[in-house]
Amino acid sequence: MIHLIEDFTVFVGGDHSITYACFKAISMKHKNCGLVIFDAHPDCYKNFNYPVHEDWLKFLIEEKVIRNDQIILIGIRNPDIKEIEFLKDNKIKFFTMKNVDSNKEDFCDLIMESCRNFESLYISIDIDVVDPAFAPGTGYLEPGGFSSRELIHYVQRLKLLKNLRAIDLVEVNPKKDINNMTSKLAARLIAEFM
Ligand SMILES: [Mn+2]
Repeated sequence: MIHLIEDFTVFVGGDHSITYACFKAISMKHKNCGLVIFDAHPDCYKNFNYPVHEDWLKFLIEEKVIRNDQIILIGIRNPDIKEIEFLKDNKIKFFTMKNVDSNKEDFCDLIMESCRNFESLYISIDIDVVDPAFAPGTGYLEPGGFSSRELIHYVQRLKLLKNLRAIDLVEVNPKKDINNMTSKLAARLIAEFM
């Protein structure tokens, strides 16, 4: 069955820097927009004067496009120490893979509950949140991520949220892929939201 959601936008990357502009656009249209990010990295490592895939989130925060309490990071497993300090100093909610593992049963419920507090919701999926065994076609391979089945489960739950207004899926690199397995998973994840 095809479930068409009114006023729902899908952005496909490209690298993660696209979320900077895409979230900005969605949050201008929809008030109090939460941002749930599935990513192995916090993307708060500021190196440049313009947003790139390593620091776009820091830019959104520093430019006050988003409040700290509107952000939920899931799947972190190779952060820079400075990034963790930044997240802690700014009281940004983040969950490492270890955190996810420690309360697997309730974790998805916890995220769903937090998401309901936002008037609208944007979900950003960096494919590197998935274990490289399932998604090798990306820039930074970080072992110990979600299985494809686990991430599909999250998507199937999160898409039920009535306030969901946009998603993006980023960082798929077909040149590094093996038998299109990463592209196929990315297509599957997007299709699950429809
Ligand atoms: Mn990222």
